[in-house]
Amino acid sequence: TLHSGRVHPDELRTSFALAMSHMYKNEVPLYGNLVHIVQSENNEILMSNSNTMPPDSRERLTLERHGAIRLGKAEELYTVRRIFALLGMQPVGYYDLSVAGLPVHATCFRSIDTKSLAVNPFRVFTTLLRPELIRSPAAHDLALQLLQRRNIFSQELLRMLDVAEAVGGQLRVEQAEIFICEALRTFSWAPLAEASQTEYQLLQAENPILADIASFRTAHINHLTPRALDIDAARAAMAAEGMPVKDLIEGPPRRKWPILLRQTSFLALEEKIQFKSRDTPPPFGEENAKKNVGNLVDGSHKARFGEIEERGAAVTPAGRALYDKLLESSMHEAGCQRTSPEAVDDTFRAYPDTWDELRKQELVYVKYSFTGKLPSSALLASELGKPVVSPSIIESLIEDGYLGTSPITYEDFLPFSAAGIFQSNLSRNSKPLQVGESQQAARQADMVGLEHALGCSVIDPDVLYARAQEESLESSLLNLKSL
Ligand code: OOG
Ligand code: NI
Repeated sequence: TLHSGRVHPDELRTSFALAMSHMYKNEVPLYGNLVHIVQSENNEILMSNSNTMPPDSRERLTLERHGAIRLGKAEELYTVRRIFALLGMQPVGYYDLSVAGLPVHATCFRSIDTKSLAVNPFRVFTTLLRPELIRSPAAHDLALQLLQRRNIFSQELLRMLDVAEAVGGQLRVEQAEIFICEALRTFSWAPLAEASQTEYQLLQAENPILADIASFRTAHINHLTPRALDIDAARAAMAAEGMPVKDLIEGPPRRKWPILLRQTSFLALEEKIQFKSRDTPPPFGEENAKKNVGNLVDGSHKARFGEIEERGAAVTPAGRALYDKLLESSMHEAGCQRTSPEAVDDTFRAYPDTWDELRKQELVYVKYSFTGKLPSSALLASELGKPVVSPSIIESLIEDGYLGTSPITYEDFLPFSAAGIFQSNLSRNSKPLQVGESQQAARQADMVGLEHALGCSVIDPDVLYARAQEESLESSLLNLKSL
């Protein structure tokens, strides 16, 4: 990769994710404990069935799968998009978090091609504040004032972006090091609020997310998320170690054929911070007024946590519609905003759980492979000779053992789960998610606004999965025909 002296985006992404992991473990030591727990749980699973994974993916197993950041203004998202582009990550999907009563929307920055995803699937759930959804005019104005004053990017970082873009997006090794170091500053934590305590409280009363987004000088990482091979076991291990774990696992219930994404976390920590002391009027005189500016007030902030995830198959729009329908009905069943695991299990019995059913009902995207079985010359001459191979022929090629099929991993997020992750990490007084709100809030989505801030459109994840499926089919058929 260092061939031309330039660092490939996939490699830069891996370095970045490692550096971020290192930084976050320093900032939030409990996150380091989480990684250890998940690592040893994963190792145990690997030892008990040693065939489940090729050795090279074992090494990558414990690398972070995602992180999350929360941005305050459009220009910040614009520059963050440029940063992630150098890491080979594009904005994929639109997430409307107003369904959870949060004044934010989001996208996921990630690799979009199969090869890059295989090298390193690290992605960043990136939230942007929507000031128009802030109800209190005072909180609205204050948030905008605080955000307007801040600049979360160093001059050196902006310079590196220009340099890289001028040469088509790849930095030289020594530039890459500077770039990562400067980019990390943007996402680092400083326990010093830009807001005063009163200002912070005003924002928090509107929504704790707002206080987290607007009170600080950086866009600190909110959490990182390693992969758990068995998320139920990992969660149990976390609890056994005395971690304050979230009460449930978001997403679909445990299945023989996992779909989409399951995730859970340890709860956000109460961290000591200091506030600026603008509020307190100086006792007397100009001199004291100046001194007072330097005074800091002790306080605390609760936002950062550690999460774990387990990914299953990417589902087609039909598969997603069924997932959404069952999720919604399990919520109704439970008669309240949050659903008991039992209610979810019950409702989800209606979701097919054999590979054959999932595939034949076209609920999941399929990765095709050539099994190596040699086709007869008759087959080659007749069906495979045609320019378009029909679905029924493909089916028979599968049944006769020429084509293999397997799931395509889901690389994205789930808005309801994300909302659940947000909610469990907000303070007591935050408004819980109500079922009926989802419909009402659907009208509040503003994808155009997000794209405007990004300076480009978001990529439809379904297009990517369909393309991966199509490409795997084409190359398998090509293999088959060229024998
Ligand atoms: C992002 C929550 C979304 C996930 O895993 O669904 C997320 C946040 O709390 O800022 O990371
Ligand atoms: Ni997350």
